[in-house]
Amino acid sequence: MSDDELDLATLPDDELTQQMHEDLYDGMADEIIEGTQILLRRGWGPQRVLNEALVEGMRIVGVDFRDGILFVPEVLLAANAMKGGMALLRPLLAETGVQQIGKVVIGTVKGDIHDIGKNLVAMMLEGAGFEVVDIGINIDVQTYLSALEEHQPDILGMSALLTTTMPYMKVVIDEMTARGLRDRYIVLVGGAPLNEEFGVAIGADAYCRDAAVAAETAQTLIRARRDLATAV
Ligand code: B1M
Repeated sequence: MSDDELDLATLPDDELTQQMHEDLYDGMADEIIEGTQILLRRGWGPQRVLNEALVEGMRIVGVDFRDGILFVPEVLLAANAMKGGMALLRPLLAETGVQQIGKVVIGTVKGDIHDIGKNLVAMMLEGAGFEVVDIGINIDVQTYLSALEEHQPDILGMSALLTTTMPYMKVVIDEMTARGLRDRYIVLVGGAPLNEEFGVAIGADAYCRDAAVAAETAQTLIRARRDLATAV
């Protein structure tokens, strides 16, 4: 280490998370991985590291991206750094030892390549006991339908981060309805520009504000569906 390099391990928790926000902003993946490891070693739970160090850092990036201070290449580096930290947290979030309670197919809709939120949702669902088949980004209706047929999940999850791509969720739901498939699946939708009203308007079963809500909602709706099935 050179003299002017910062030793992250010497920083107290609050300064370390602050530094991680700055490192995320600067797209420094190695530092984000190191910071994540340090916080975990200090006994922070994976959920806390995720929320306070990574998601909060990305929120700050989002504000400056919106305001034209950061541009796509910088944001891509930040996203890459965030993924480095998430890769460490993924097995920890998933290792809750809960029984598998259902299967989810999840993907980001056509025209949209944002995947950090979707990946987080996938991790939280795994942690809540779901088998998750992540079919990726820029997913068209045919690919969603093929994945449903191939994997036979209980739940379809769709993500959209752009106001221009969120209407595509309705295209997928309408096509499921047209093919008589809609009632076979619970459809959950999420992404920053969506809201409850939009979820209702497009015919989803629920809009999920964040990854934790997605995991809770998936559990609640799958239990309700199974209770209904055993009652009839
Ligand atoms: Co984009 N981008 N971006 N971008 N980008 C936004 C979304 C934007 C809000 C930035 C801004 O202006 N402030 C803006 C959208 C404006 C709008 O439509 N209202 C925007 C834009 C305009 C664009 C481009 C058009 C920019 C350009 O090219 N000029 C372009 C579009 C590319 C495309 O998709 N076709 C673009 C590109 C990019 C990058 C490639 C550089 C990069 C993506 C990298 C990647 O994902 N691999 C990027 C990023 C990183 C962002 C911001 C900064 C961060 C998104 C993120 O990862 N957030 C974002 C600003 C922002 O959102 N504040 C922005 C962190 C993540 C944890 O949160 O994704 O909201 P989020 O997910 C949450 C919830 O929404 C929910 O749970 C998640 C976890 O709690 N959730 C679900 C999400 N999906 C769910 C699915 C579910 C349930 C819950 O299913 C059941």
